[in-house]
Amino acid sequence: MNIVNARLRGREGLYRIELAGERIAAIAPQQAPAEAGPGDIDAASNLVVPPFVEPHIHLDASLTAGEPAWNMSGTLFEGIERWSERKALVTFDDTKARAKKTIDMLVEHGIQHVRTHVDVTDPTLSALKSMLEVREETRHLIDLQIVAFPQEGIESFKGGRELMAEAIAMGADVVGGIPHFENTREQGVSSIRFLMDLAERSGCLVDVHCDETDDPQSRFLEVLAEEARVREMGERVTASHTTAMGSYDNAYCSKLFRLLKLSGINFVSCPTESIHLQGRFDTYPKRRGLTRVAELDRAGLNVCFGQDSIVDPWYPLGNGNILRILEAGLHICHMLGYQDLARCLDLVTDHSARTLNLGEGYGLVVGRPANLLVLSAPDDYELLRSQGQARVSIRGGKVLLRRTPARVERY
Ligand code: 17E
Ligand code: FE2
Repeated sequence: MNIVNARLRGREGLYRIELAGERIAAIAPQQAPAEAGPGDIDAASNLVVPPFVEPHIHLDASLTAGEPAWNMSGTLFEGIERWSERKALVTFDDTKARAKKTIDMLVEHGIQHVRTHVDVTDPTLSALKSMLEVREETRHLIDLQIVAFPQEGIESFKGGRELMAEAIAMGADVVGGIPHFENTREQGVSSIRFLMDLAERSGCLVDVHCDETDDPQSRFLEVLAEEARVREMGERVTASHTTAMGSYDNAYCSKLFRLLKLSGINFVSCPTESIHLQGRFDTYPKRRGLTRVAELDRAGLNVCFGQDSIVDPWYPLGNGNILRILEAGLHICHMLGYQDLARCLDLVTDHSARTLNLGEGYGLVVGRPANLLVLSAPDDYELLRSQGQARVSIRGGKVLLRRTPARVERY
């Protein structure tokens, strides 16, 4: 199969992309617009990009909002409490059905790589067992990374350390953490040492829910970054949320950023989630409750956007569309300048792929997997402005979906 009349990000002109089996076989400039041959796809001068990436979601909790009760305060902490009630009702089958339904939503929006945090603070580990099967059963749709995520703490939850180790032994890909939720600062610090040891021993990646609070005293990011720096693991480590950084003063941040750069760790911001959950203890002025996305990006650090939730105790909306998150995030983070608009898809493609350590499994490069999207606009800026979409999603050289644009009749 070939894709003709494709635009590529950061390059002039039109391109022809040849797929052979499950790989990209050639990418060649066209001298002029071309006719699509039988079985070919005409990109019609629109962008062709590698698939969108969802770097941070909780598939085990998705589609549970209101069960058994709604989060009325809109805080992270009530979310954790409501989830704890729902968690008591979790079954293997229930998790699988909701996760698969949510994965379908992601796939419909062009996502083919997903990192999901699975709550392992449950002695039965039912959700994890279920998600390990989902990872295999959905390989034709997505590549799924599973984070062993200790929602109620590694040190503060009974048997937390053992559950984390067991989850990794069972086949989770990534070691998680939640230091700001541990009962004491010391426990937060020791939880990070524990999880970094576990990752180093097992060879797993790391993705920590880190400082997801407006409390400027929550400073576990420096501990995580330093552990990553000393162990030379930065590229394999991600700090998710880091919303407290939005409340750190500039004097502390100027010191912190030096360490962050030395560590080389990755960052995920979930802008719709954080604008909803944070700022809840403020009246006015009211904080946005997001990490310093633009500043991290300007400093050359790797930062990307994730959805976090779809209809769960923390966030009642969501439909799988990562471009909605991108649009919200760029607004909230003061990133609607031309330079940011012109390359905004980095935040949901290449930067996220780097966070997930996808390496040569990702990208429009000859020899790599034939996974790609044909979008509805010719460049990043116009895709965002027009609230564009993935028109075609191809995985392993086969068409996964085609979307027909809505037709408007005017009289
Ligand atoms: N759990 C958590 O600690 N934080 C979140 N944002 C979600 C789950 C969705
Ligand atoms: Fe999260």
